Amino acid sequence: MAPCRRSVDLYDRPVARVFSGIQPSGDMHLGNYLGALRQFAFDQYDHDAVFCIVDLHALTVPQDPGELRRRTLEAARIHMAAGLDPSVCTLFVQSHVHEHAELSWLMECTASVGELRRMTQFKEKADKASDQEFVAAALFTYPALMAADILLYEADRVPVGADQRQHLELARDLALRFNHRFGDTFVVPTAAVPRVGARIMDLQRPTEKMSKSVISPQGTVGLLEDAASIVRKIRRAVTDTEVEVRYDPQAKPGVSNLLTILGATTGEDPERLARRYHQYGELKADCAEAVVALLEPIQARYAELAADPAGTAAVLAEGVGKARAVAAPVLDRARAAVGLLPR
Ligand code: ATP
Ligand code: LTN
Repeated sequence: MAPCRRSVDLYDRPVARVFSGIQPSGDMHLGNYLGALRQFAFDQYDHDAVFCIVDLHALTVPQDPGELRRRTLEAARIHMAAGLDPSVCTLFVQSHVHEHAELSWLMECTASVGELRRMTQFKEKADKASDQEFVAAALFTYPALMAADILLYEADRVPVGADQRQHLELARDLALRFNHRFGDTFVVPTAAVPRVGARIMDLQRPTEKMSKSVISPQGTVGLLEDAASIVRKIRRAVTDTEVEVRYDPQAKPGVSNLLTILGATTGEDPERLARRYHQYGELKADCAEAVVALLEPIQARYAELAADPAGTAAVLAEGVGKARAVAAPVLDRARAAVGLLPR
């Protein structure tokens, strides 16, 4: 089977590929932007860049069908509003490329129950569910689908927030195990986690990460939220009863989170930033101002894109074709390697 073709640079060197995915499981928030999306926009210019709205992953927890459709389109527009240029990168919806579900099965056959059981995201979500609550089997096998997403595109680099590090390690282990058993088939990927902003915490419960699917309206800053509401939430963010501004995520999670948000937004080091502040109020005011300024252009671009639904549909339709051109030969190679007959 011929290896997949990659773009080459002016010197005929192959260009590294970047791949990442975001679930349309709720309203996109500041953590998604600072931890993941912002890196996507940087990476697209010097990589073969492929980004995916992972709707199949969102189905691991109950979704209203109409809402899922709306959010999938919204997520695509947010990717573009955050700077992704579909003429430079590939943007598509996971379920449009059936190769993901197929390779996911081969990954489920490569992963062990023990290693899936050790995934903290599964443990946390399953533990949180009450005895009567439905926990889908797919919540357990979810990292196998994620590994399939990555391996199908022969990604070298996978930009993600800190919460996905463990899943990335598993994807690496599965690639290595498969290659060892069946011969070189997959590229072994590496996680790219930002130094500042990889784990933005909930403003009301600063020991928990800001999350789409956890209901915490006062603790979450939506990417499309209006300025007044963002300012109000940051002003009311939970801190502590001391007065000292210090970066210490263990002892002072609320204040440290505000320093992280301000640092990630302005490109400064949170510890160094702390020395500049003597009152929580000042820190909150500057943090709110910086976040509003960061989101303003994204929101303006989003409004333009939302006014042209056919434009979004066209981008996603083009994305499927570009994605399948890479994914289909890789899946064929994996199928052949394990001994499935050609079709
Ligand atoms: P859910 O609550 O449904 O799991 P989520 O908010 O965790 O959703 P995902 O779609 O799972 O969002 O993640 C998309 C990307 O955003 C991933 O790379 C993830 O690591 C990153 N991310 C998610 N939450 C945060 C956060 N609080 N801080 C930094 N990065 C984050
Ligand atoms: N599991 C990830 C979303 C995700 C992803 C991927 C990220 C699915 N497939 C492939 C990077 C690469 C999450 O919950 N944030």
